[in-house]
Amino acid sequence: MYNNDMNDQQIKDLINQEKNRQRQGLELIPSENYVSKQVLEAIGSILTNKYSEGYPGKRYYGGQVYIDQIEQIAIDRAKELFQADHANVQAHSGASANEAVYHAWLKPGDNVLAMDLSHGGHLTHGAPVTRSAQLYNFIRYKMKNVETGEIDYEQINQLAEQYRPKMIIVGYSSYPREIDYQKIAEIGQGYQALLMADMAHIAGLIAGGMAKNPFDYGFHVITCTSHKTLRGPRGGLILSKGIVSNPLHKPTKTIENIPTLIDRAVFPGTQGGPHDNIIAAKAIALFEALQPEFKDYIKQVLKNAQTLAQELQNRDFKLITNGTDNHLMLIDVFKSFKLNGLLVETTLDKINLTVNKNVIPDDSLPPFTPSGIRLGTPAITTRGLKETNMIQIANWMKEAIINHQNNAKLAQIKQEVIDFSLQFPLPSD
Ligand code: DSN
Repeated sequence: MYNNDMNDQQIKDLINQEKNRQRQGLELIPSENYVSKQVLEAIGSILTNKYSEGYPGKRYYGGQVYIDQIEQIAIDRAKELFQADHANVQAHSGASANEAVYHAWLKPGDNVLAMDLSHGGHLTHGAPVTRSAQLYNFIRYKMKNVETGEIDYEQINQLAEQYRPKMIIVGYSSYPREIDYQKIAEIGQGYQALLMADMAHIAGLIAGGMAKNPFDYGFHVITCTSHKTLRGPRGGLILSKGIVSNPLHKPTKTIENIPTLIDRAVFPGTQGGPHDNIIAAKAIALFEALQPEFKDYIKQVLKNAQTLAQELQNRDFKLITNGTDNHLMLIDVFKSFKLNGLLVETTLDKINLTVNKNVIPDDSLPPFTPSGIRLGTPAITTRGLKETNMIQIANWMKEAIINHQNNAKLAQIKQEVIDFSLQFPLPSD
């Protein structure tokens, strides 16, 4: 037995300090959010004690009577929310979800088209530092016009002709505009390429009906995280269209069989036992996303993002693509204020506004001190902030940046931010 008097005060104190940091500041990192109380309870539940390699009804361990039901509910809800034929809810993260799709479909050396990292693509879409980039041949496309955000569909077409890709990836981490899935699908279909949309950032927008669903345009696979705009636990989801069969039997490698190929690529291909507590929390978050209130939440995320983007532009912030269609914005702070992204991130940290430094397209500065910062509205909207509050945030940001060497001024703004933030409790309070 455990000695229940044992107390790791050091870690408890740090958790409490982090809770206070979250309460006393505004979270503007676009990939972060706050989970509901019931999601938090599931994450911390006794489900973490269980091992369940396999899939519902087809496990390699006993004692699955309840786990099978939980995982099946999560699968069914994910299918309903995204209109998918199949859902794998075991991926431990967005990166593992992407890795599993590559493993399901590609052979080493196969060609894949994906967006350049500095134009908004994700590390797992073939950045040279990743394992996937050593296995597969990623070829990069870019935006055609960074002032409008238009993707270079002609370049994609030319690259497809030249490399005959096995897969085309869309879906980005720092791209504020909507994607023309139809154009990509037309290009990909000519080469029988698997069409994959990494919707990690905008899954909640799709779920809330405020962004296009790539499945409506013939995409075969959607990967996403469950913790960003979807407001669930940290983890991944893989949704697909096609024929679902028993993952214990190896299917032939066809696009129709992609659901089963993906299940086999997650387990045993790239992961071991699923995290059952996280799967239960995903099921709850999916339930929440299926409720009408979630649509209202997503609409407000977008209204807040539109307002914040406009208010920042009114204060001389130069936004990449000159605005946003989604929940995030990328700002060229070097062009705006002759300061690098690290300095701006650190300055805003001092006033309890949390953003992240970010590269901008073809950045001339290095990744650790890039030209940009990235911010978004999912977390502050969960907290209850509305359009008028965006004006206040834009004011604080500008004031802090122009006074970045004035510690007294920064301390004064920080106190204002604390007083304001405490009026909006965390969902878990
Ligand atoms: N860390 C995620 C993000 O912030 O977009 C992507 O991995």
